[in-house]
Amino acid sequence: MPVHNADITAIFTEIADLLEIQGANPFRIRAYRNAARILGDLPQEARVLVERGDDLTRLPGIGADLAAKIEEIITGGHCSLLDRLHRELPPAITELLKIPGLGPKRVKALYHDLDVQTVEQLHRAAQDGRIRALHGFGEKTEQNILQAVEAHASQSRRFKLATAAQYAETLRAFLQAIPGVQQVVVAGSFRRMRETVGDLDILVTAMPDSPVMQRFTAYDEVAEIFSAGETRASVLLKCGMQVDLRVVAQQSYGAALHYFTGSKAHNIAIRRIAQQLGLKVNEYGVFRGAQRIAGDSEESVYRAVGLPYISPELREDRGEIEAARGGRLPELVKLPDLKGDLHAHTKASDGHDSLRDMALAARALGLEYLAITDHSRHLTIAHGLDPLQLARQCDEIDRLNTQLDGITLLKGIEVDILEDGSLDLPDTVLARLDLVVGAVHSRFDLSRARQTERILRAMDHPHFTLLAHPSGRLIEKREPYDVDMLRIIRHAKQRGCFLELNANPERLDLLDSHCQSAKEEGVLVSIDSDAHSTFDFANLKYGIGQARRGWLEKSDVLNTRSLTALRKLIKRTM
Ligand code: DGT
Ligand code: CA
Ligand code: CA
Repeated sequence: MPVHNADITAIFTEIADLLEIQGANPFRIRAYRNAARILGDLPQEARVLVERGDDLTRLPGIGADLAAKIEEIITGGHCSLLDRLHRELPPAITELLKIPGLGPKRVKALYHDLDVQTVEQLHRAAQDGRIRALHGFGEKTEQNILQAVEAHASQSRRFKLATAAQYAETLRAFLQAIPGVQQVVVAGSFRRMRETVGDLDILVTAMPDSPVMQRFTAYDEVAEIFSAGETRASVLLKCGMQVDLRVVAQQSYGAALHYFTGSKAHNIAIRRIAQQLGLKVNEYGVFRGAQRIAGDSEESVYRAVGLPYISPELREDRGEIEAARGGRLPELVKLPDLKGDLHAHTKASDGHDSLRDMALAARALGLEYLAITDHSRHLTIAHGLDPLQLARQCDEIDRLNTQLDGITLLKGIEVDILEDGSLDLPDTVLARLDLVVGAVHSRFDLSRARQTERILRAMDHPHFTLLAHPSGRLIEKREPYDVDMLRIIRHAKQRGCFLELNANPERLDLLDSHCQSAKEEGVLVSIDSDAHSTFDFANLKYGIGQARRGWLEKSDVLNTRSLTALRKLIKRTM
């Protein structure tokens, strides 16, 4: 069974949680949390590194002990420390951690002081009013716990796109290798590049005698089979993700792909158009009466209803059908259109690699330029740079630029936008840089008016170039802060600055609807990796997916420009 980074992250997180519940040494707990985060951020599979014989201790924060555990998990599929912790603690205690609002600290108190070991016992303790008496809880917390426990039962889980991709890619390769299998496509929200996916919908075309169904349900990672027939099956993977598989004949490929890509709202709108034309569309084809007139390709389905091909990322019934009818579909930006990246870190702040290694990795991807934007001093947890350290980095960039061919490093900073809208470094320091990326990293709780004002004031600054991760949200973890994004976009237009679309799969920020607003207001968007290691450039593809969902074309994106054109655009004269 192939082990994915997400599996290792889950194991290390659970170890850290269980150690904390046991009251272990905080440093030990933190080491596992750090390792979980590092594995989670690694776009390359640790399994591949191990198979290649790479030294895992080269990864930051991974010492010999953690490296050995990673190898143990990859080769054996489990971790003996976690097995031991499971034996030492009540088996259902991890379930308690899944209740929103309950971290390891609270679970520890509930377990040690009230002997709460299961969700059921937690529910009863809350109903009986026994929780409020615990140190640090109170009546309000008890009420919240009660509500959360009740909501927990009815909740379904979604996966971040990049996490889903790890499972989807392995499963796709497994299916592709089965005899008689022709095409394998992951459809549904995954193909539409949604930020999160609820389940995987996989479409397979195969020869009639192919054993694809038997093999699929016998796949190592299957935990439970919900249903399995001749042409469709539905299973639950061990990671908790559901997979729906459909096998169709080659001639229905296009119609089935269209149907299972969705969205449901888009499909319904297409069927309505078909009806007006006296046609019927389903997953087998497009029909006039009993006669099948299209369906072997998606293009043929659209053609039959009088429309040009519509890209999956647009299929949300958010105006794409009207645009298609009017010949106004955007020509969406593509990964090879990117000529540079304007947001990346090195080990000078919280990145893992050197300037030179980052430059070489960007060049290997075919990029023409890379802006180095380490954190500024206010962000102490990320070892932000002070003016002297930044000056030294600038000197080093100048030196490297004379040495390296085929890539130009730009001098930048990811400067904190302080609470009053001022920037975290003095003007004289910022003046030497090619660009200034401004970011909010604190006080997410300001009122809408004050948060908006804070960002507008930052943009007024003569050296401000680009607003990093404009909404501040972390997918499924932190809501966007409350701002008037349209005002920010209009102000950017007025001041000649730009918005970032941060491609980190945890962020995907600018949001798709705000991409559309930026485009309408004529503000260019920069699709940036926010790379913290050479591996992270691989995340640019998720940024492209999000940009496409936001209807962006090559001309709407700042870093599709050549270096010469870019330099003119980012030069602030005010
Ligand atoms: P998800 O899984 O929640 O992230 O979102 P989807 O879009 O993948 O939704 P899912 O898995 O329920 O269904 C996959 C596709 O199948 C969906 O995008 C469109 C198609 N589909 C599902 N149910 C219906 C339906 O009732 N009518 C139509 N026209 N299409 C449907
Ligand atoms: Ca789905
Ligand atoms: Ca589904």
